[in-house]
Amino acid sequence: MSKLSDMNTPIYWAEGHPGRLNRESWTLELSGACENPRTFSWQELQSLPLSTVEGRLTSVTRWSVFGRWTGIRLSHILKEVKMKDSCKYLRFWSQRLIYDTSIPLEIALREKSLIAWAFDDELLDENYGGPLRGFIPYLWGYKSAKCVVKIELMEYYIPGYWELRGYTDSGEIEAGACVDVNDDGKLKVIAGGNEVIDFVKVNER
Ligand SMILES: Nc1nc2c(c(=O)[nH]1)N[C@H]1C(S)=C(S)[C@@H](COP(=O)(O)O)O[C@H]1N2
Ligand SMILES: [Mo]
Repeated sequence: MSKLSDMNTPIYWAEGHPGRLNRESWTLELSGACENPRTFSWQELQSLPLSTVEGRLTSVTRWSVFGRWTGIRLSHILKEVKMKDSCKYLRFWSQRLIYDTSIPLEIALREKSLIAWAFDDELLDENYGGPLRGFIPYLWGYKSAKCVVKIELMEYYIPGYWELRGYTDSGEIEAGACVDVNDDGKLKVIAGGNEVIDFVKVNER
């Protein structure tokens, strides 16, 4: 059990549930447009400076969950591999290489964009994308790939799993009705855009 499951946060697996995964032997490959492509072990990632950010994961299917996400800033890991100027997008690959999604570099470099392993101080389990997942609070949840094994530094954009099936390439959040997972699933209204989004204050009467 975890806070995410206690709140009944929905669990999505386009490619099917991955089953039990081994955190200790997990690796994350960074490759593509960089001077020092390399594979980080779980232990090496733990030794990098970690960040905790507050933010929400918001699904295009209209629910949103807020909390403290801990991991490594993408901006930091890109420095570790010496990103080339030609890098324009990051392409995230989930285990088994069925699910992928890409985001523009500009959004990856923002302070709340992480490769995350904990929510509210609890390690993420497989249901919620552990050992490692993307956390990109600026865009729809399909841009936050779960169980990430590889990040490719790309010079051009490639539509991913959901983008090929009709969801937008930009992943920009559209304002409208949205379930607040933290507030017992109450239906509220969320702001749109690709900045830090939140529920719109509505005057209660
Ligand atoms: N590997 C993988 N990552 C994924 C998905 C998926 O199906 N497979 N679904 C995405 C979608 S649509 C959303 S809204 C979030 C949901 O995260 P959760 O299942 O942890 O709540 O994960 C995203 N990452
Ligand atoms: Mo989603």
